Amino acid sequence: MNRRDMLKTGALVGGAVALGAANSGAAESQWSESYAGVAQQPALAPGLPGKDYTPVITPDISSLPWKVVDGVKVFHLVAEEVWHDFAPGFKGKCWGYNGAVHGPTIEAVEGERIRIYVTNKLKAPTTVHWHGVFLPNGMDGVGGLNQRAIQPGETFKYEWTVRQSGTFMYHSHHDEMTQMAMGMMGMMVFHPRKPSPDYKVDRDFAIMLSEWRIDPGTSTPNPNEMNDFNVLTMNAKCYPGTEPLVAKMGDRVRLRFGNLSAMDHHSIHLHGHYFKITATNGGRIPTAAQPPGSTLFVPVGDTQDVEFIASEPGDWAIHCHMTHHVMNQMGHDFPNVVGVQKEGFDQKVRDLLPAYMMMGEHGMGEHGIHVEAGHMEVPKNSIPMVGARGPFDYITMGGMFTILKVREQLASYDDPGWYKHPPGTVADVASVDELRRDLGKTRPG
Ligand SMILES: [Cu+2]
Repeated sequence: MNRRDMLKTGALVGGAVALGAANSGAAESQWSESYAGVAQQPALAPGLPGKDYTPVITPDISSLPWKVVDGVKVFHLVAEEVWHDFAPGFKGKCWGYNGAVHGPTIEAVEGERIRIYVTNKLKAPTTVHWHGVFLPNGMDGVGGLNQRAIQPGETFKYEWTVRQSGTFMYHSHHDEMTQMAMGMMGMMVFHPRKPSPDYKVDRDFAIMLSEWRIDPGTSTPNPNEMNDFNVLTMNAKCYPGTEPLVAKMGDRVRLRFGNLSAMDHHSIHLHGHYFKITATNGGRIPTAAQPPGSTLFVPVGDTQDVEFIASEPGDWAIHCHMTHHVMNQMGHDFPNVVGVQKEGFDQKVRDLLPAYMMMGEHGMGEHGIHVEAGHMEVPKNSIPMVGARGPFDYITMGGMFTILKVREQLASYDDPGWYKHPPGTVADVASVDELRRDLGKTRPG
């Protein structure tokens, strides 16, 4: 079924009404509630999943567990060194939280009181800043300014009443350049206490965008890098390590992106669909002002939410459109050899420089294929610069790339495998008859 058929059957129309027109004044009233000093009011009862909110999905990362103690929702973050899998065959010696990189997503509900213990198991002091969050100044986590740093072995306590809803982040705010480059960040989602009708979605995904410098053959991220990042990640995974996003036809889908890359903004493009930009780190955008798009600009230090109806079946790419951000461990200091024959040259250089990987005569797409075929080796603890084997051919993208899988029928939201295309809907080699009929050619090519 294509988009036009769906319009005819009303499947998309129903969804579009929910997405576009159903917004009452509820979102606006949340704004005034948020700004009207809820801090002065007594906290509300802790919100419960399934009753007060639908939990978000953070692909490749989980949500932080909590328990309620005397009406307060209590969380515990543990800052520690973590061996992290960026993709099969490629590990990093990173810093994260609770055994994960990035840290687990913290979910809470507007109006409730939360208490977050932070235990520092690193060898370095640290703090945690709650990014975009309204809270008492002494809970803001800027080392030296709002608190003293948490020393190794200490546990600090942060506590406040949640006064807003939306997509937020947390990250170290002590020696930021080092600690964020090592992975110390996570997503935070505060659900509205009284959601507007258009807030509810079927699939609610949170994705942190970040970047790293890990030279081929090494495993510790290099915090000194300022320009040439070579590992670009969604939830700390680079393709083909990223878990796909799965949706059923007609599902309302929200994607919440946060960007805590050191130096780069990202331009996230969704194939096959358009979305509406529904929120920034400053809260929900009133419905009438939500711009449509298919590419989302996510600046460093911001969050952006988009929402759309999964209306087109298939396997659709979602990726940063900056072409160097969909490469893995690429070095940028080798010569341009597109169109140059260079037989034997690679091996000669690699005898001297074992970590050397060179661009191919026909570009970079050859790289993954040569590695796959065993014609070429990548250095220890590294992966091909591009992609993985797809259903038709080699996918020549890596890094900040994942796949939205939309299906008409789904038994569960587990990865359904590759899309089975209806006959006649895949681009393929043109027949001689077609060439003759349409292009007046008697031979292919
Ligand atoms: Cu990018």
